[in-house]
Amino acid sequence: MPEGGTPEPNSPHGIPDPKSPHRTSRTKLPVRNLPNQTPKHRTPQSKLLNTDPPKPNSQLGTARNKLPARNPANQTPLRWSGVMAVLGCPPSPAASHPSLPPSLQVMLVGDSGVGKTCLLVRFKDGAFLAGSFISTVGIDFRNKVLTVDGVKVKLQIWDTAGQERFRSVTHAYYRDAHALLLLYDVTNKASFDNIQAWLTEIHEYAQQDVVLMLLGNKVDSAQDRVVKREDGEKLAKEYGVPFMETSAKSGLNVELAFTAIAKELKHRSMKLPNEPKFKLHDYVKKEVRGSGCCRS
Ligand SMILES: Nc1nc2c(ncn2[C@@H]2O[C@H](COP(=O)(O)OP(=O)(O)O)[C@@H](O)[C@H]2O)c(=O)[nH]1
Ligand SMILES: [Mg+2]
Repeated sequence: MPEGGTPEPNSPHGIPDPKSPHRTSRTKLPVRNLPNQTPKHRTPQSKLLNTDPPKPNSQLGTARNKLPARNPANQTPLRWSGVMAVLGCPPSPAASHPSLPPSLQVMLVGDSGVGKTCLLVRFKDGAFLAGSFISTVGIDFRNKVLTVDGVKVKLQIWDTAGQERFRSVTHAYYRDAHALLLLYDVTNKASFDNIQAWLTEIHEYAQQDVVLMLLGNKVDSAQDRVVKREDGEKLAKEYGVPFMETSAKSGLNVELAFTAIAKELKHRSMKLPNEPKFKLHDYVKKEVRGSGCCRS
């Protein structure tokens, strides 16, 4: 993966449990040396959520250079729809509804430098951190509570380091993620070209029914754009994932991306008997159109 972003230095050993009550929302999760650790060795989300874990594809390596060449003809497209196992979660006293988990884990993934940290900071604090002083070490998280259809939904957003040397750390967290926001940078073609490899990795490590959305970030940099919106749309369609373009700098669609994810997770968790099925694709299309976004 290219390393065009902020520095992501090495860190001490030991990963505390991200759900530990002792951790604060800004606590760093230091890197642990996990040469052989795969999601198999962690408490699988499937145990908590009553789903079968996805079967790892032994033919697919974890390193970028082991990923197979793209060949849509013999590849099964990744489909992320379906009923998620959040339905099977134990009731939470902290939640405002008995079937909603206390927090929903949303993970930001994508190449280093695409703007994952900035997107999170924009969403959480409404600010843009220009320059390169933000550093993501392995994995970091922040909490934010959204009100979705009158229900409070607590998102725990994990910000990952896109660099190869932190890969074993991020692999270990995929299994517990309810949703993934996969980012590329519209001004960086390589970050777009790597999306397929990220999808392969997600397919290998994340829950089968994880909610996934593709985001083309930095659309404010119109003069530097090298990836057309249509290309992002086409790729997203190919893999059956919702797509939107965002800007952590201007704030375009940032709230929308997280709200859409929260809505989908909330609807999966606590669908009322006569409530129409929430369709994430339709919602995103409608809202993006409504925002007047991204015609290039
Ligand atoms: N113009 C522009 N720059 C951005 C945007 N998001 C992030 N950046 C810049 O891109 C660089 C990498 O951002 P960062 O969030 O650290 O990327 P990460 O490695 O994916 O976490 C920083 O210099 C940011 O200021 C955006 O939406 N627009
Ligand atoms: Mg970062």
